[in-house]
Amino acid sequence: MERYYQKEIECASQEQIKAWQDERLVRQVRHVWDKVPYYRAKMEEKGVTPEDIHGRDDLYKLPFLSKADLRDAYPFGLLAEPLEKCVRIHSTSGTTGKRVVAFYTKEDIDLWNDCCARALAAAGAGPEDVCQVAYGYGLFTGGLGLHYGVEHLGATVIPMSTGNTAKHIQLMHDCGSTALACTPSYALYLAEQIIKSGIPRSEFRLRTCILGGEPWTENMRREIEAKLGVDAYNIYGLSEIMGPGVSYECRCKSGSHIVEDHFYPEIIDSNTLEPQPAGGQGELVLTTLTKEGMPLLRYRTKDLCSLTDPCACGRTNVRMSRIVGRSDDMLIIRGVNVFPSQVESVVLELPEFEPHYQLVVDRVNNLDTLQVQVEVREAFYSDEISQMMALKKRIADRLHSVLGIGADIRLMEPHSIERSEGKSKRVIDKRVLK
Ligand code: DLL
Repeated sequence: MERYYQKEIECASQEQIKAWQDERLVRQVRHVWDKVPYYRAKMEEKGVTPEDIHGRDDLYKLPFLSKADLRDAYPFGLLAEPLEKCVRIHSTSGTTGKRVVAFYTKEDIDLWNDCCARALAAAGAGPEDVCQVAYGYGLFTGGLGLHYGVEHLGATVIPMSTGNTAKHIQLMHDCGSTALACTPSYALYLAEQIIKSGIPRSEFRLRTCILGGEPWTENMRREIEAKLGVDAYNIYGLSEIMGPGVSYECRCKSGSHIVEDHFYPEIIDSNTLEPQPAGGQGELVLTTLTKEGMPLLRYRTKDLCSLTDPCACGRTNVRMSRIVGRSDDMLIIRGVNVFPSQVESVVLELPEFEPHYQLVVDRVNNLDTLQVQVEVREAFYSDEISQMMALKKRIADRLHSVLGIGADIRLMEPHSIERSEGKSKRVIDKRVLK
């Protein structure tokens, strides 16, 4: 049976959705023009004013935004409401050392709760469910986003956060969790640990999973479903726009419905920035239609996907395909966004190292691993173990604080990392998503 959280919105007619989008866009553009000098300047540069925007068909006239703008405007430059009207801040990594911050008013949080509740209901969850949230709690949007979505739905949440798999298994077993929200790779890891624990599957009540935060595949879905005995659904989102719940899968499991009454999607060619023909693959660009705290117009997500029309579940909101790649070099390692440029900024900051480094990413037992190989400068290279250990700790600590995840550091002899004639190969990603 298909379940909905806000059926009247999710299954509204296409005309109704368009009418909402047109009206909300006009209001949102005015809001941004009045309150965000940074974006107003961009509009002025393009010679466009709010009077030029009558609806979504005029969207193309507006300038794009990207992570670089968020960095330039850091921290308050894109804030459209006074800070005292905001009730929460989340953050994610930026393209260099600087982080990206997102602001939410009370209304923004309410709308986010609705989005996550819609996603949970589309995955078959309802008030009778006990949902274990195993996304990270804190600055990452996964934990708190799904947490409040579960409460909003009226279901019971177990706020586990990440780590401590034994505790996860124990509570899942003892409290009879029926739903699980986490990254797909953690779901697979957990599945294998449950099998290893020897507790029979019949003693678990888990039946649905809401998985996202990183790319995954149909094969991974099949494996998770078989090993955990569940239905597994995709959920997509990004901190800049809101967090999880920008789009979500329904029972049909064939693409994720975009919450079109709050987010307007476009697909562009990343090079020409022109719109792709209907159904074509390209970069997803999102415009928030109702956000107050940090509204973003034409935000380039750098995520590559395509859009398809409504599906058999009755929802009329457009579906997006799985993310097939990125148009930049962002990596997602254990659910954390990592840019090679962040590693570079640390290496350049420390005088003991040459600016030659390589990231080796792999997936061992369904968990991502990151190794950073970095060359030590001749003058600092030593045979003395204690000296090298101290150096290793120095860069490991600094990297941990910048990236937000630990890395296995390999100190390399001077000149040992292969030099390249053209673009240097900074990343070796051995993960093959089958
Ligand atoms: O990952 C929000 C989220 C949390 C979504 C939990 C779903 C579940 P960020 O840390 O800002 O936010 O990372 C956003 O992660 O631009 C995509 O590249 C990637 N991503 C998120 N969900 C998916 C997904 C959260 N379902 C970036 N499939 C996005 C593929 C995803 N990639």
